[in-house]
Parts: sequence; C-alpha cells; structure tokens
Amino acid sequence: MDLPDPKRKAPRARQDRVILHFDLDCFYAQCVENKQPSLKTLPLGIKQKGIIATCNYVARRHGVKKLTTIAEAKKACPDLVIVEGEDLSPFRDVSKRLYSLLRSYSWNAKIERLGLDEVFLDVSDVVSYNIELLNKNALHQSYFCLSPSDPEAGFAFDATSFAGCVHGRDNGPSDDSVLRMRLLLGSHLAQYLRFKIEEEGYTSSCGISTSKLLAKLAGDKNKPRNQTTLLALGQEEILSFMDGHKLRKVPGIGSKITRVLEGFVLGKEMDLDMHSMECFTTVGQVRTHPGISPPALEKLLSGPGSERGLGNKVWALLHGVDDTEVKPARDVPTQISIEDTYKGLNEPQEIMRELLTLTASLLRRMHIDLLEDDDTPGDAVGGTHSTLARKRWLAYPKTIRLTTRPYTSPTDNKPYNWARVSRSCALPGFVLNSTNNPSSSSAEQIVNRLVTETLLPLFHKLNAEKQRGWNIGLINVCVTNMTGTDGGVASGRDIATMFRRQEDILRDFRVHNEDMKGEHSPGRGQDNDDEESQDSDTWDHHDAHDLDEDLDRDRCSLCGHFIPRFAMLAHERYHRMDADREVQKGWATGPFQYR
Ligand code: TTP
Ligand code: MG
Repeated sequence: MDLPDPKRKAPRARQDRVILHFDLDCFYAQCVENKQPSLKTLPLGIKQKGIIATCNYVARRHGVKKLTTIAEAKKACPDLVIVEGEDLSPFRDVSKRLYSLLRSYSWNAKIERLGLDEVFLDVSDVVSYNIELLNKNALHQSYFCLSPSDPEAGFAFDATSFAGCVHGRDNGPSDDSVLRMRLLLGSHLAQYLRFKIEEEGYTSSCGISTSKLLAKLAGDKNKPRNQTTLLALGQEEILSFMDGHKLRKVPGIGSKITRVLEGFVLGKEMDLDMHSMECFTTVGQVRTHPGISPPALEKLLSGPGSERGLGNKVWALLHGVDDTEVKPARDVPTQISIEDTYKGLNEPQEIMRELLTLTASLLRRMHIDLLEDDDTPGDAVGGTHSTLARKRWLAYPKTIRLTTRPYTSPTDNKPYNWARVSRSCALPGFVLNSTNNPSSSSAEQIVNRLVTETLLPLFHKLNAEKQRGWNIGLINVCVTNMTGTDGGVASGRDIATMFRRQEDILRDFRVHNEDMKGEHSPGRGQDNDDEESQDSDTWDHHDAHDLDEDLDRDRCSLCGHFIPRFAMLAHERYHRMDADREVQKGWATGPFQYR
C-alpha cells in the first residue's frame, strides 16, 4: 500500500469568517443606462479605445461579447447602440457612492475594493451577533439586526432557508451546523445589501463564503442579478468545488503560473511568452498530480524575482485555502494619479494641452477623494479652509510626480510599454489653498499655474536631451505622499477621533523621498515600483480613435480575450492596475501576479 506523501499534506481552510463578494453587473453599461433610461431595453455597448469595454445583458443575449471590436459587435448585433465611455469620472463616482453605501453597513470596517465594480465585505461580526439573536423555535420569523446600538435597525427574514442560490448540497434545517447557519445569515444580509444597491439603480451579483477566494468564485456561478452561497461545510466539498475550475479562473493564479503548471501536467514544453491563453487544465488535474507538492511548485515557479513561499501559496489556492484578510477601509487613497496614452506627441503646444487636461482631472479627483464636508462650528481654521464651501482636506499630498514614456522603442521603433521615467517635487501650497468647485475659474487658475510653474519644468528636465521630437507615448501626473491634516486639533475636535483618523490615514502610506530624482523603470515586471496604484486612478484617459476597421488583433496573454493590437497597451494597463491592487491585497503571487 502506498503511504501518503507528507510533502503533499492538504492545507485546511479557515472557516470562521463570512465574506461577501459583490460584483456589479455590466458596470459601465448600467452607469450609462441610469443617465439615459431609454437605453435599458436596447442592446448597449460601451466603447473605449475602439473596443467594446462592456455591454449590457440585452446585447449579450444578442451575442455581443465584452472586449471585442466594434465591427465584431455590430456583426453580432447590427442594432447595437454604442456609447462613448472614455471619460471614467462618472464610473468612478458611482463606484465610490456604492462603496460608501456598503461601508455604512460594515461594523468592523473590513471592506475592500477590487477594481471599480467589485467589493469584499467581511461580515463575520454582524453574523455572529445575529446568530445569538435567533430563536430556534421560530426561525421563519427571524429578525436581522443591522446595528448593535439600534435594535430597530434591521429586517425580518426567514432563517429556515437560504436567500438566493446555493452551490452544494443543503440538508435543510435538520442540519444544525453553526457554519451552515452563519452562511445562511450571510446570504440574507447579502440579499438585503443587493436590494439596497438596487434602490440606487444598480443590479449586482454576490458570492457568500468563508474566504475572499471562495466568495469571488461562488459569485460567478449565477450572474447577473443573483447571488450564490457556497455551501461547502467540509474540506472534501471545498476540494470538489475547486477541482472543477479551470486553473486560470483562480484569483492569484496568473497566466504564467497557468502555463508552467499546464506544461508540467500535460508533459509539454510551453512557450511562456506565447500570446495565447487557452486554459484546458483544471485545478483538480494539477492538485492531484503526484508530482505536484509545495516544494515541487516552489521549484517549478521559481525564477528571477519570484516570491519566496510561492509553492505553499499556490498549493493553498489549489485547495481553496485563502486566509488573506479583507483589508480595513481607508479614508484616503495612497496616491491619486491620472494618465493618458498617446501615439507620439512632439509639439510643445500638444504637451501643454495634455498637461492642462490631465491636471484639471487630477484636481477634480483630489476634490472628490480628499475633501470632506466640514461640520466644525465657528471660524475656519488654517489656510486650507474656505468658509463658503465648508470643506476641509482629509489629507494633504506632499509630492507631485510627473511620469512619461516614449511612444515607440528606440531600438525597433515599435510601440512598447516600459522605460517610464519620473520626476517629483513638493506639491506647491497654492494647490490646496482653495476648496472651491474644481470647475470654477479659481480652479482653472490653479491648474494653469501648476502646469506652467511646476509640471512643464519637470517635463523639460525629464526630456532634457531632446529639444524636439519627444515622441511621448504616455503622461502620468500624480500626487502622493499623503499626510493627515491638523484641522481637528485646532478646531477643538474630539482629539481621540482625530488621532484615530490620522493613524488610519498614515498607516498604509509609503513615504517617498524623491526629491527631484529621476526614476528609471527598466521593464514591465518592475515598473510598478513607481506606481503604488491601490486606489490610484491610473486608468488611461484616452481620446477615442475610431479604428473600427482595424481588425488586427492579438490574444491577451493575461485573460485570453482577443484585443485589437491598437488597444492592447491600454488593456494591459487595465490588468496591471488589477495586479498592483492584488499585490497590495496579498493575493498576488510574485512575478506571475497577472490575472
Ligand atoms: P468587468 O467586471 O469585467 O465587467 P462588467 O462589470 O462590465 O460585466 P459583468 O456583468 O460580467 O461583471 O469589468 C468592470 C468594468 O471595467 C466594465 O464595466 C468595463 C471596465 N473594463 C474596461 O474598461 N476595460 C477592460 O479591459 C475590462 C476587462 C473592463
Ligand atoms: Mg462586473
């Protein structure tokens, strides 16, 4: 008889948490429909950089797919209504609003955004509290309490059955396991919150489980406008849930890990740089392969820059084990940055025009993300307070940074994605002197001054060697190095609250000492070191180039979608934004972090 290999011992998943994962349905399309309700019943595609970034479910029923060219989408559905989605501000604003709504129901503030339209919520504490309130003799007439201090805040529900769909076998109320009841309560809370989101005009899907990994995978089972509780009470059930998934579907297992493991399991040499991403291998095939163990994975996946402990991490993911926490919410982002890509800007007036546009957007974002209503009684304190607007800065960015990248590579003259260079300096105080509406004339003056006095000199330092012919392919303007304000003390606010807030604000900040130093990013794998873009809005704001005729496409090596070549850089940035975020959330797995 074969003895079990001790190296292949299965890790066990924590089951003491209840985690919800919300994903808004066809997010950009819903945002547009809410502005133009007549579009709701029509097939609708949202266009960005010449491709359909997303489409509503009416269009999907007609065969339109996300991330296809306009021509393909029109072929599938000639009546498709196409709306421009280049300006991301409305999407960000809705995202922020819905996030705040969900946050208002969190007791432990463990709420984490992933992209613009996904949110994790750890509701373990709310669920534990409500378990205690249940009357086992009248489960069908239960009451879910939403506030420990207000017994009337809550909703009635039937605790004899789950809300929404269940994945896994439910033995009904005769199963008196605590975990089943915790998940059941989680399902009712999820449904309540989804209805709250619907009151704001947005439908969503939700997964309910015991970890971020399982909740995200579960939520995908019934989309749109639905929810799924993963009822996997034992280790065996978790494994059978995981085993059926394609390797590539597992968050944290990126395209390169997939290819390495697929190659190993199938016994084939795989081209790791190949622009093809078909994934036929399931989690089960890899997990049960006798040659796969944590040390074997560590060896297989090791490479320059790879993370130590990757073998254990991937081994855990294959077993559905993800102990990463839902990170507590932060009041302010670590940085705010706005960027756009171009097909080679050379003229000074083009540079000036783009810097003005980007800086105006940046100022708008700073106002949305960093200003709060000031309810302080009495006179305004400090130079950063406008008595008229009654707004105050939650945090001050101390540094402004400009980053550029050439459009084409100096060696082969082809568009490329690295060689970013950055310079930073202190953010001039006048930027924070006004809290007036960012579209006011005083805000316009601030933008003009910031561009002429600060950003243009930075630009010239960055591109000093070239007098003309800059060939600019990307400009990014970013404020960072946030510091808490001291308004609370001076205005006599509750000092404990103030300190708590400052601590919250400062906890996650990485302080940079970048005094006018040039940063050179040698390659794509490393270029996120100047881009801690957790909440940074580093989406491309790109002017739409209507290139519907250009059907020259590559398959994205990260997600497998066919993307027109001209849109590939933008699409890769989309993934990198996700990957950067995952690095920060502890999901990423070394150099193979892309999903
Ligand atoms: P997704 O969650 O991929 O899609 P979705 O919310 O539109 O649809 P689903 O119902 O399947 O969840 O992306 C969220 C938004 O991000 C989407 O509305 C459009 C945008 N997006 C891009 O702009 N570019 C991209 O490459 C991708 C993948 C998404
Ligand atoms: Mg979505």
